[in-house]
Amino acid sequence: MAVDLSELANLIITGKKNPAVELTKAALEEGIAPQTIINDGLIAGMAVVGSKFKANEFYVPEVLIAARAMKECMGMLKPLLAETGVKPVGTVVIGTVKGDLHDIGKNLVAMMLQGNGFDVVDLGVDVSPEKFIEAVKESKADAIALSALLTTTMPGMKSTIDALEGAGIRGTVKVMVGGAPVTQKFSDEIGADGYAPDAATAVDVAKQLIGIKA
Ligand code: B1M
Repeated sequence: MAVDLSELANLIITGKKNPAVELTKAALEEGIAPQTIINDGLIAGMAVVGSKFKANEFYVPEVLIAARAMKECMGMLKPLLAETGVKPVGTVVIGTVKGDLHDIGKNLVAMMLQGNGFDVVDLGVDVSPEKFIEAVKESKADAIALSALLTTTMPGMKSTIDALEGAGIRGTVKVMVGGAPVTQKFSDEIGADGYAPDAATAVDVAKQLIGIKA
């Protein structure tokens, strides 16, 4: 029976991990290209999850469950993509800034970006400007996504931008910021390129910053 990738998208939306993995396997066995499975199954599903999250129809638990299903399927497909030389839509280095250990929101942003075709280098929490710079250079990232949940760690975003400037690579990478206490005004003040109030918007902002149609 032919695999219907809209069914896979629905399994992602509803966070049914094991059936989603089985259907991904079946799609591969049927000879469907990994990129097609990602685009028409995983990304299509995560796009709906993002819209529902923005519209307050989905909350954090639903997004986490969907992202977990997506991640599992992506784990199977990613090595195959590398074999066929398919390029991601862009590379984003993400991390929670120095001194800050909150990572739930940052993980959501990372998973939404991944679910939308980005290669994501997740540096975790308590990330120093130096670590961001090293990762940007190594991965040739298109963008950096900085997360902060504490008012006391928000200045770490500005320090990271200053450090990028100091290292002479500010012009090569877009900087986007987010996290509960972060605002558009703060983003403008520190010279970031973009601000996203939530994980779904972070995908739109990343696409916009690196020139991909949202
Ligand atoms: Co902390 N904590 N915490 N905490 N904690 C807050 C943030 C706080 C508001 C609670 C409060 O007092 N009401 C407060 C900050 C006050 C302030 O600075 N104004 C606070 C404090 C004070 C602290 C400690 C200092 C407490 C203490 O030890 N005395 C301490 C600090 C530790 C440290 O970081 N050095 C601390 C510790 C912790 C825990 C470890 C216990 C735990 C973190 C566990 C973890 O992350 N693994 C924790 C938690 C869970 C919270 C609350 C309750 C929830 C945060 C959360 O995960 N929200 C939080 C109170 C609250 O927010 N209601 C609080 C859910 C998450 C999905 O939302 O992270 O906002 P959020 O992410 C959103 C958006 O902001 C956005 O997208 C996400 C999804 O839509 N986003 C981005 C996030 N990052 C982005 C990056 C982007 C774009 C969008 O890049 C472009």
